[in-house]
Amino acid sequence: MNKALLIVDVQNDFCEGGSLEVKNSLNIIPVINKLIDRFKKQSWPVIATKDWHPSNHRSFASVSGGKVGELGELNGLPQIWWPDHCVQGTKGAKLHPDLKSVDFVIHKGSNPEVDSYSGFFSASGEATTLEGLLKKQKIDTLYIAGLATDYCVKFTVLDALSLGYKVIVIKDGCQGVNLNPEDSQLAFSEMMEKGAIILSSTKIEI
Ligand code: VGL
Ligand code: ZN
Repeated sequence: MNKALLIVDVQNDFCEGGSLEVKNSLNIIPVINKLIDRFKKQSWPVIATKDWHPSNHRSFASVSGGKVGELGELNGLPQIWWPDHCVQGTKGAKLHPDLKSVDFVIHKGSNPEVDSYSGFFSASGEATTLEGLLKKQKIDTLYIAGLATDYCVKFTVLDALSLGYKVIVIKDGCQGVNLNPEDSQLAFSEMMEKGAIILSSTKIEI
């Protein structure tokens, strides 16, 4: 089995103090750093995704004229309006400085007209470079952690499962936005129902 660690969107804007801060997000960084060390020791690849929006991205309430946190529609698909976040080249789009270094970075969300929660495909089905990278590295098992449980982690995990990867989600390595208080719990249940294994980092034997 060839394993990779996939760290989803641990960027300044999603961390405490950022424009779309996820509560308690900083707690996951030491958990993920320990995993990074363990993967590097085994020479298994460590991959990070970055939400990477142009400043005129249509998921931004400021661009589309919606209200932050409310549900609207973008190109016929349901869309939550977000505060401006992870704008290409800004400090908010950088990986959090406390996160240890990664081997590969995958960008997503660069098309201003389409949102992309998943690290694999945008909402309209355009592929990122992630699947090609995993194929090249002959990866079949993904350990996934990051932000946010109820959006980018969930959609990345569901796409990974439908592409046939074995997926282990590191529960204490994820935090959710929780627009509704139970959203993260529902996301973990949905990922599990679709075949993901949800584990605490202390239970991972590598
Ligand atoms: C995300 C909302 C908007 C995420 C990205 O990384 O979970 N959430 N863009
Ligand atoms: Zn985004």
